[in-house]
Amino acid sequence: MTTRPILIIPEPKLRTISEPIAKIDSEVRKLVEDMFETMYDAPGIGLAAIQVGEQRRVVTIDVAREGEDKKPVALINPEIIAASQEMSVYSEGCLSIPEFYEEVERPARVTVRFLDIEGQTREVEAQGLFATCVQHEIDHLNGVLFIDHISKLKRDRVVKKFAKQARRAAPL
Ligand code: GNR
Ligand code: NI
Repeated sequence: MTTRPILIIPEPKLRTISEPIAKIDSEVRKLVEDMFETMYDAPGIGLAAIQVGEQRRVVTIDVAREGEDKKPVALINPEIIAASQEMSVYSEGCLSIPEFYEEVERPARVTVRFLDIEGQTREVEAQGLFATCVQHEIDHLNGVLFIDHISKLKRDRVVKKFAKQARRAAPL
């Protein structure tokens, strides 16, 4: 297994729409493996393929707490097919926006349809941190970041900070 570098804003790829997976072949299975490795190494509770530069609708999640057994879930072509009216607020972070956290309001429960690694269609009802995480990851597949759900003032401030960091790292 191999970790892959995680893209950081303002990388333009993070704003693109990822392509559905037509066939789960060895390349897709290797991508999923590398994504789990990268996610656990970071560490993070979720990862979208675009965060490692692959424009494909693939997500890995593990919301097990420290000390608990691992609960790895890979979702291919995930779709939200229902969402609760009840909302919940979580302090979110993103591996592509390191060390920035802000509260985001999202539906408290969602029903997600996806293909598992075997290519079987599955549906799960997500709640709690898993519901928040799966919505955060599906946003990534559509070029949406959690900072798009916070105030413009806070978003502009964090975008500016990372733009400046990128300029310092690679001037012109
Ligand atoms: O590791 C992560 N933690 C997290 C916390 C609250 C809400 C969402 C997340 S996902 C994030 C990893 C990441 O950037 N996934 O795209
Ligand atoms: Ni993220």
